[in-house]
Amino acid sequence: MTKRMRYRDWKWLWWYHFFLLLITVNGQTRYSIPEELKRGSVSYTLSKSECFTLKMKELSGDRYVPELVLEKPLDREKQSVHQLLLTALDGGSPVKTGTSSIIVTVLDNNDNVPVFKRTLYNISVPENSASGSVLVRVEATDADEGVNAELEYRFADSTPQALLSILRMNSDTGEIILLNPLDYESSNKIEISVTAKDRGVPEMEGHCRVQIIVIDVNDNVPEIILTSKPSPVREDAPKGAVVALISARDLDSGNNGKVMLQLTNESPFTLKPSFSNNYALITNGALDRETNSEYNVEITATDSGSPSLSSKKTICISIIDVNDNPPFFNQLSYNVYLKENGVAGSILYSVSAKTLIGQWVLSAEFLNCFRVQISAP
Ligand SMILES: [Ca+2]
Ligand SMILES: [Ca+2]
Ligand SMILES: [Ca+2]
Ligand SMILES: [Ca+2]
Repeated sequence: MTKRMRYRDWKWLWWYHFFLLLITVNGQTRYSIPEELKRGSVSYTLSKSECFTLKMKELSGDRYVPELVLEKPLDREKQSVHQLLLTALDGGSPVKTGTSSIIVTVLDNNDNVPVFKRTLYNISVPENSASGSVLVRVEATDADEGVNAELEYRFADSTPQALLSILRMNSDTGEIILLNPLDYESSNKIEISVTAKDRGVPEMEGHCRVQIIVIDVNDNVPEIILTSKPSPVREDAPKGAVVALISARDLDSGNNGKVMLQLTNESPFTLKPSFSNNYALITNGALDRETNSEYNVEITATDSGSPSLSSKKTICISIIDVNDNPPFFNQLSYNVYLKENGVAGSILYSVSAKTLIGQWVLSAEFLNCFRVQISAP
């Protein structure tokens, strides 16, 4: 066999090997080298391989062919190409050899599940995040190749419709996009399952979970609630008398929901804090109905958010009159000069007394010789 002939034969054999590689018989992939040989004329050795061995197959007429036999399953993901060297040795002296390189390319099978980089994605997002913003990007890899590793991301089939109206998945990139505003006050945590599915046959899928913690933003104005209607107050009410019960409410959390009430203007009233966000509006100074018969008390509620929000409420308080002003005469004393022998019943002198609000108040004291006649002013 000339060197040229050997080369041609080996070249042909290489292609033959290539096409026969995936023929599986009894669980073994066999690879036949078709040149029929007389026993002892040529022997073969194969370079060391974990997966392949060489066996001589007996044909009829004392003829043999070398077979490349697969000894253990191939795994493309561990080794996609096996480079073997087949050596043929003749029986001469000295021994002559010829070699052929056998390259075995392992075709992919969809035997790998997509695997997410993290099984749980934990993210925090402020509730005022803009619609259209990307909240998180989940990412999975698939050890296969081609369509067996092409991934499509989806929310799990069991995802509630309410969540699907808030979040959208970009099936190609794995980006989770905010569709509609979040609301911390309605839901401060969102949990959603995500699937990555390859396009192999049969398809395989991997899973992960995404937990979105919604961060509170100060988006609720504090409210002032009258727990009890303000009752009219006597003008002689002592300091500390309760006029109304007031509470404050803010739907936000933490400092965003921490409310402080205070009176905006000077008045003879003050707010006394009681238990959590409850206040009593009490008197804090002397009242005088004759000076002020009604007070419009403005209360401001301010939360501790940043920036803080506030609201106002005006409460009208009526002052009840108390008889705290004695009537007074125009003069402290009156000197009346009378002639003796006056006619009984004749008017001698007119005096008047009135209160601070101008009401006439008359009283009479009878003496031996005089009486007071009351007449309209
Ligand atoms: Ca594979
Ligand atoms: Ca796969
Ligand atoms: Ca909020
Ligand atoms: Ca608030």
